[in-house]
Amino acid sequence: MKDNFKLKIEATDGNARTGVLKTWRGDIRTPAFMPVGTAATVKAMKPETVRETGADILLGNTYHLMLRPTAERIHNLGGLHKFMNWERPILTDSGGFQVMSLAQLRKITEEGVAFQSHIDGSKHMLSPERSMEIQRLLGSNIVMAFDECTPYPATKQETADSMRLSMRWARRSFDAFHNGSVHAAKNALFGIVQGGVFEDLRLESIDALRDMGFHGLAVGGLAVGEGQEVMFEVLDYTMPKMPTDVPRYLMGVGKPDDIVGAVERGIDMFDCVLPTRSGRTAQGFTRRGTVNLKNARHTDDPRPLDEECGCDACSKYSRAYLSHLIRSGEILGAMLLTEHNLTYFQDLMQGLRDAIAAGKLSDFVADFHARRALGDI
Ligand code: PRF
Ligand code: ZN
Repeated sequence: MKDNFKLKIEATDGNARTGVLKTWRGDIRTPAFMPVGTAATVKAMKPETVRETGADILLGNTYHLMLRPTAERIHNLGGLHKFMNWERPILTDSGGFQVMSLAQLRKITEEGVAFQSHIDGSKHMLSPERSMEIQRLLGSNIVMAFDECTPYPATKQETADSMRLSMRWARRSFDAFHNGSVHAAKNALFGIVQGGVFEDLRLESIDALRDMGFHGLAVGGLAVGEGQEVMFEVLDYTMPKMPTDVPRYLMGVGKPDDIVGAVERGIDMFDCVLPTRSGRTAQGFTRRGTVNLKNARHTDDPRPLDEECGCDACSKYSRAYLSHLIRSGEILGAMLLTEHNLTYFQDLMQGLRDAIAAGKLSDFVADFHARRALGDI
């Protein structure tokens, strides 16, 4: 396993790091942004186009895939990579977060979560053991421990109880993952730090996980409504206590400025639906901030969405055309805007990696904020 999964840090700048996460499915350049491919597709994108935007790894979801088309069916068809025609690394979330936000009639016990499908109301159970089994059937390269994302706000007692349940589930996830299978020998398992906005609980969670032998650690339970200032505060006291020799993943984050601030604090991996979801709701990310293409000012604008972007949407089409497609409800509008937004996020990650490698992260961050402050013109 050691040779199948290794983080090689190539440079550091302050608390930020850049390098390569080596996996048997290919290299992941860090800091990395993982596009979300919930239902075995990055919505509105062919996998080869996702790769062209610069993605080294995708995220898939246990919860959605277990319900439809089912993990067993994907396994029988040769695994998730083959099923969706993406040969590079895939990280799968464990379902703990999605079951709480999407499923109906949920019941949490020590054993796991019993719930009804949001698709057809059918009854299911997710536990650490079942989540590990599903992620193995999918052929996931980075398996996430089964956890509970503590809601926000929550009292300290609620947060402590929830975090300690997640830590017991992390132990069970670890034992179930390491069941002697070929899959476990080649792929990685990440633990998830919980503890809400309470410093002592975050540190207790890291202590519970750090010597268990996870191949990476995620910070969970953030970007759930606490706001950027509080999220950065939590990272400020959490990150210095995290192991440095493994990848550190901030789950479900985020907006470009969240990513920049989290990279400065030492995060190596991100995932978020923002570039893909916004691509379907007419929001475009540019170096001068976000643009709503439904706005009337774009209808006669011959310029590209972002002058500095090399993606197809920007090099071949005008704002006027994108605006027309979106106003007409044309599928190509969502496709082009998604491609642009993913390119923007991957370019941002490349900029961060280059800046860290050159020891110029603070200049990069200052420039990033200065350009956004100019606004779209
Ligand atoms: N746990 C898991 N997945 C997640 C989260 C979490 O806490 C979050 C929190 N932002 C996003 N996705 N398993
Ligand atoms: Zn573009």
